[in-house]
Amino acid sequence: MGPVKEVKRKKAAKPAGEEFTKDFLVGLLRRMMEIRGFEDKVFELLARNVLQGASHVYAGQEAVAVGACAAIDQRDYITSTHRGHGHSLALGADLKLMMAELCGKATGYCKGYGGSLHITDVSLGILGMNGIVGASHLFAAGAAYGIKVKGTDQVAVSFGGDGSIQGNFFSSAANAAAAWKLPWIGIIENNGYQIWVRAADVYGITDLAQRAHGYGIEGRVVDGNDVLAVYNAAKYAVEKARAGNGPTIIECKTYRWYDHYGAGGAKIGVDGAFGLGYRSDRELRDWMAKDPIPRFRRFLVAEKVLTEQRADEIVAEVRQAVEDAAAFAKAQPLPKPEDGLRNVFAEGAVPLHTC
Ligand SMILES: Cc1ncc(C[n+]2csc(CCOP(=O)(O)OP(=O)(O)O)c2C)c(N)n1
Repeated sequence: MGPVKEVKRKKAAKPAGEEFTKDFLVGLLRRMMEIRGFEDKVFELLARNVLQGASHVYAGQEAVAVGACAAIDQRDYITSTHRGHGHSLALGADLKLMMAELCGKATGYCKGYGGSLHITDVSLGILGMNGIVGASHLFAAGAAYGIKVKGTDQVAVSFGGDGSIQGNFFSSAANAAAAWKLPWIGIIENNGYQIWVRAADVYGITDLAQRAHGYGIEGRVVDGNDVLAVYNAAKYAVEKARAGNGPTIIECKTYRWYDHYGAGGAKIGVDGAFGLGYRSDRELRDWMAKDPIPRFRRFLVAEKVLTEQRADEIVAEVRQAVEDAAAFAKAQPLPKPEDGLRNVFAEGAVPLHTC
């Protein structure tokens, strides 16, 4: 891992001391807006059948990715899930390369071979989205083990849904991280559903972070629609891990606005997917009223960090950047059939990287 990590991450400035700087706070808002704008576009392209394959839209959960990723540094790692566009963008992934990959274009992040579920940019510390539920936790615990062996003060953060803690991947990750005091932070994004199954119907506990205790890990619960609450919890866990004090599991309570994947129940230009058989419109409306983006915008305006006019300008800038990314992706070439097996298998000698 070490040798390939040439950092080019575009990040919001870090807060100085105890104070949050204006740039840091506005950076959080911009990042959330960027993710929402990107996901709105993805939804539109799905609904128009321009995008092929599955895309699991992240809208509604932006505060989790942005808050957690703002707490880590350029030297750290994240692993992500099938619903991972937001995690990659929160860490500074390129909108154009993301959109090109989703459109299956040869210049996308995975040269068009991976699509939505496999965005990876190791130079940013993104060790990959993946479609195997729960595996993100194990990958990050593996990276954390590598960090421990190297003896650096990096951390590895995994994102996973409420469904991601059901199986052996999470269990193995948590058990090893606790036993070996690994610098691992497991983020559980509890958006209430695993496809169409309500978390409340398949768990005997309300706070999934309670599971942490059985492994000997500290578990915390935060409002996942409050970007600063997520940031503060993640920052605490990061500092603890860097100091050699082991893992933390953070459950972020949030909600996904669209169907599990695709555009079911939603209309272009209307936020959220209504009329789905497994959840009520009322429930969706209640959560949309807690939208993390206007909520944080209102807070920044009230605190005089930002004017309404500047906030509107950021909305327009982000919208333009997303439109540019979509136009870029549209203009890019498809991979050539004769290149089908290139970039799939390692060619020549495989370099051995020491941990
Ligand atoms: C190991 C494994 N089992 C089952 C699936 C099928 N599957 C895909 S997404 C999903 C639900 C995931 O729910 P959750 O982890 O809560 O994430 P969310 O989709 O809510 O973000 C399942 C069961 C899978 N991809 N991998």
